[in-house]
Amino acid sequence: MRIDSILSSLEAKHPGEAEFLQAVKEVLVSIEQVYNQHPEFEKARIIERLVEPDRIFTFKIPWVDDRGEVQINIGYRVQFNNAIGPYKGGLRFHASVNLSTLKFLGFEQTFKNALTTLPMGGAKGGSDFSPKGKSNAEIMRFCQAFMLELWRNIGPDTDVPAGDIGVGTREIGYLYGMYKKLARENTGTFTGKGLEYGGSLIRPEATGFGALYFVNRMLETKNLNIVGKTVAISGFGNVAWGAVTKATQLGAKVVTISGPDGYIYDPDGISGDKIEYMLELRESGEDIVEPYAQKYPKSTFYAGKKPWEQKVDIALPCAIQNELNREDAQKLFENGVTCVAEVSNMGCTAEAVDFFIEKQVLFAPGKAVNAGGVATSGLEMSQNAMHLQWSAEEVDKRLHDIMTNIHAQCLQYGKADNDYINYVKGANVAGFMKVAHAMMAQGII
Ligand code: 2IT
Repeated sequence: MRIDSILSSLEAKHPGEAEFLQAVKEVLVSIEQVYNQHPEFEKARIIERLVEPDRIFTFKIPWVDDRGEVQINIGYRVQFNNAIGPYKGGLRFHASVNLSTLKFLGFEQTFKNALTTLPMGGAKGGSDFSPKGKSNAEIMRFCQAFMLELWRNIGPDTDVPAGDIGVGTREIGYLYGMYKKLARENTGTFTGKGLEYGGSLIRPEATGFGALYFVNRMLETKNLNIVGKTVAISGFGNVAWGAVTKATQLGAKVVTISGPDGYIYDPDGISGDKIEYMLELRESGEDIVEPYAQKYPKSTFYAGKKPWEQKVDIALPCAIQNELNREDAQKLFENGVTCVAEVSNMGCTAEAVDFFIEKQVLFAPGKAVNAGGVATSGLEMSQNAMHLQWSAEEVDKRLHDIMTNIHAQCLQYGKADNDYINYVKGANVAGFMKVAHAMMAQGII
C-alpha cells in the first residue's frame, strides 16, 4: 500500500479536509501491514473504494427565527459505507460542522459499527446550525426544515440517523415527528427516540456506560481496579453525563467537567445531585459550565482552560474532536496518568495519540471506547423491528457484552510482542477486516 500517494490523491481531490485526512491516515497506518498480506484487497482497490463515501447529500435549510427573520443553514448526510448493514450514524448540529468533519465522522463510524458486531454500515450528517441560545420553537422549526429535505433518503433498512453533539432526545423527537408525517410509516427510522415512542432504555446513558465498561477491561489488563481512581472528564453533555454517572457508580471519583468557557475542578467529586445538575446546565442552552462553581463553592472554575492540566489517574475526553493535543498529553503523562480513553470521536490529535503510544500509556481510540452508543442504537433497531421493548437490565447486559467483545477484538489485532496493547491498531484492523471481507464478498459495487 502506498499510504502517501493515497493521501495525496485524496488531498488533491478534496482540498482542505484536514479532519477527514487525519482520520484516514490513522486507519491506513494501522492496517498497512495486514493489508499488504492480502493482495486480493489491493486488486479490488478496497482502500480507494473505502475512502470515498458512497454518496453525500447537501441541502439548504431555510427557516424563520423568533424575530421573523429568515435564517439559512446547510444540511448534510454522508452515507459512507453500507457493506455490513444499513447506513447508521448520528446527526451533529454545531457551528463548526462542515463536510470534512462529517466525512471523518462517517469514515470512523464505518469501522466503529463493524466493531459492535451488529449489522450496521457507517454514516454521519448534520448542520452548521448552532442550538446555542435558540428557543424551543426555533429548534423545532429548524428540525422540521432539516427533515423536509432529508426524509426521502433515509428509512429503517436504508439509513438510520441518531443524535450527536447538539442533537438529543428533544431534537430527535422533532426530527422523527416530521419524518413520520412525510414518510407515513412508523418503523423507527431514528434511534435515540423517547421511551414512549420506540426508544430504548439505556440509550441515553449508553455511550458513557459503554466507555466505562471498556475502561474497566483496559485496567484489568494491568491488574488495576477503577475503585478510588480520580478521573478527568471534558464536556458536560449527554456523553459526559453518562460517563460521570457510571464512573461514580463503579467507585471512581470524577473531579472535572468542562464547557467552551473553561473547566470545573471539584475536589470532592462530581456525584449525586451534582450529576443531576449537569442536566440542568445543559438544558439552560447557554453552553457554559461556570455556574457549577457558584452552586458548589468548594469547586473552582478555570476560565478558558482544559482539564488535562490536573493530576488524575484516568482522562476521558468526552467533548469534541482534537480536544486533547500533544502538550496536554505530555502534562497528563508527567502527572502520572494511568489510562486515557477517547470517548469523543477522535478526541486526541494525531500527535497526542503518537505520544501516548510512544510512552506506552494505556490508551484507546474513540471508535472502540464510545461504540456503546451506536451499539445500543443497534439494539433499539432490533427492538423496533420486533415491536417490543427490552428491560434496562437486558439492554445493559447486551451493551456490557458488546464492549467486552470489542475489547477482545482490540487485543486480538493490537497486542504487540512486548505485550503493549496498541488499541488504535487493534480497533482499526478489526474493523477494517470485517468491512473489507464484506466488500469483497459483494463484488464491485
Ligand atoms: O458517534 C456516534 O457513534 C454517535 N453519535 C451515535 C450514532 C448512533 O447512530 O447512535
